[in-house]
Amino acid sequence: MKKLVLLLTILALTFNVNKLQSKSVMKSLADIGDVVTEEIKVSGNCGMCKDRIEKAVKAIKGVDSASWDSKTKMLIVSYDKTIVKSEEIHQAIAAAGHDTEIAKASNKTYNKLHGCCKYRQ
Ligand SMILES: [Cu+2]
Repeated sequence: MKKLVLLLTILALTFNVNKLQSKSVMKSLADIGDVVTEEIKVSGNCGMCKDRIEKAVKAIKGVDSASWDSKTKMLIVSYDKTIVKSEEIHQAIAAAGHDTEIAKASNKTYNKLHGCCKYRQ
């Protein structure tokens, strides 16, 4: 019985930690119905990066708009949360060669980036 209580406590704690983490990742700016707007920090340098990042994100079904700023490195993306999850957007950005705070591009993908787009030191 004690073991069961301990197990349930661990499960409850784990669940709460997960909830807190996803809350901090999903910084919702304004929620209108099912469409949410989120700011995601994305590594990159230039206009080519901007095109690549925005193209990758806009290609996802459920994404309404995406705009990345090369100075602030922030991507502002609006999407229908019933169709696409924040994590999928992070994964698509990483697959295009750009790091976010929760998804990193593979070395293979990163190495294929144009010289001026290489943002890792
Ligand atoms: Cu670039």
